[in-house]
Amino acid sequence: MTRSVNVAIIGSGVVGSAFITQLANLQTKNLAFNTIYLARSSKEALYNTDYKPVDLFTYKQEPAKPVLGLDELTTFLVGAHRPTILIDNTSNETIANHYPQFIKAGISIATPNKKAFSSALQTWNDIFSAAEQDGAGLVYHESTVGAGLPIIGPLKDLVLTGDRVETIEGIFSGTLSYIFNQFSTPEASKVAFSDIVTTAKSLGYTEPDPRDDLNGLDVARKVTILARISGFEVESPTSFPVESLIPKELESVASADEFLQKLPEFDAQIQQLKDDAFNNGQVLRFVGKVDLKNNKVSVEIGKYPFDHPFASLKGSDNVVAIKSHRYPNPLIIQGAGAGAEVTAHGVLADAIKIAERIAN
Ligand SMILES: NC(=O)c1ccc[n+]([C@@H]2O[C@H](COP(=O)([O-])OP(=O)(O)OC[C@H]3O[C@@H](n4cnc5c(N)ncnc54)[C@H](OP(=O)(O)O)[C@@H]3O)[C@@H](O)[C@H]2O)c1
Ligand SMILES: *[C@@H]1O[C@H](CO)[C@@H](O)[C@H](O)[C@H]1NC(C)=O
Ligand SMILES: CC(=O)N[C@H]1CO[C@H](CO)[C@@H](O)[C@@H]1O
Repeated sequence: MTRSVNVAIIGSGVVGSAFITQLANLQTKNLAFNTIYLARSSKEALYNTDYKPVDLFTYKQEPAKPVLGLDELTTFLVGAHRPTILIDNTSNETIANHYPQFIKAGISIATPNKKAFSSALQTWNDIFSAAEQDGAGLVYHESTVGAGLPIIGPLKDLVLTGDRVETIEGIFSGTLSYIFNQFSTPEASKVAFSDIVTTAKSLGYTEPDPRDDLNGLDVARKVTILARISGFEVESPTSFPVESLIPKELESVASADEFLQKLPEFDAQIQQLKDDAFNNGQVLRFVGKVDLKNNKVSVEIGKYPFDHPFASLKGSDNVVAIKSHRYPNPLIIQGAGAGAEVTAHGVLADAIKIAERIAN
């Protein structure tokens, strides 16, 4: 017998449109997904007041209506009287702050949006206490750390079954993985930090302003999520030391272009750090760390021996090493940690897990 769920999708950007394509081509035997709402952008949405599903093959061309406000959207979704999954593909904080209301209304959430889980601790607590109530929606957010890599699911399983996590250490930014993998290698190289940042930008690996990667905040958000899952109640992603790779003097220059133009003036310092590490048989990597024994969280440049798994990382891959009571030799998860396809598959896999639990 086929069971079904309703789906509402907010956003059709890079991840959103990859998600829609994957969902449109999904071949599940006993589960049907009816997309009853699709916000194509922050302005326009596709939906029918009689809940007739949106066609995921033609959504780009269909005439749209203005988007529903978040309260109107909740009323619309609840009015269908079916189990519903909301897919939030945006990085919008207002939508994230609305998660507790969606969940209380019985709407489940699958999302790659980090904001809800890595902002104030209060928001995290509001979400997960709402999710514990009778009739509440479920929350899955595997793609908020390491894109589609299985990190959050396995970590939650360890905690749930009574393992004690001791340390989590990893490379959580695809952009900074690429930059350090190119810059600091077990083979001698003279390549300048600023040249690699410029190349990364021209390849589209960075945010439009590379400082949004170099400030470490994205990594801090991911580390906040992993710490909280492990039972360490981090107050916010700015409540612990985060090393910024932006020289102080360049924090406030007006444009990304001016920043890149002046960055070479600051190459010497990080080059020295790299050379010192190299002479000790080490490479530099930009890492996030959670130390549950000493209640410490940090984001910083770390040094790793040439034969350490972090030293042989490829391309823009992410890696995480989880050391626990049961895994004294750390559990290591590694692979592509950015990109539309892998992120969208993480979100779709979450949506399927939710559907398996709530569809009727
Ligand atoms: N593309 C990926 O590989 C990937 C992987 C894992 C998770 N995600 C998450 O999936 C959601 C959608 O991603 P997308 O790649 O499809 O996004 P998108 O809108 O196509 O934009 C690409 C990038 O723009 C950034 N961005 C969007 N709004 C921004 C704002 N108001 N201020 C500053 N930066 C902004 C996002 O950075 P931020 O990532 O810093 O938000 C994202 O990396 C986001 O929540 C994103 O964080 C994306
Ligand atoms: C975020 O979403 C809300 C609700 O849809 C919208 O009103 C707001 O303009 C969005 N903010 C940004 C920065 O896109
Ligand atoms: C973040 C992303 O994938 N991009 C789209 C998500 O949805 C918003 C509107 O809700 C679009 O404006 C983004 O382009």
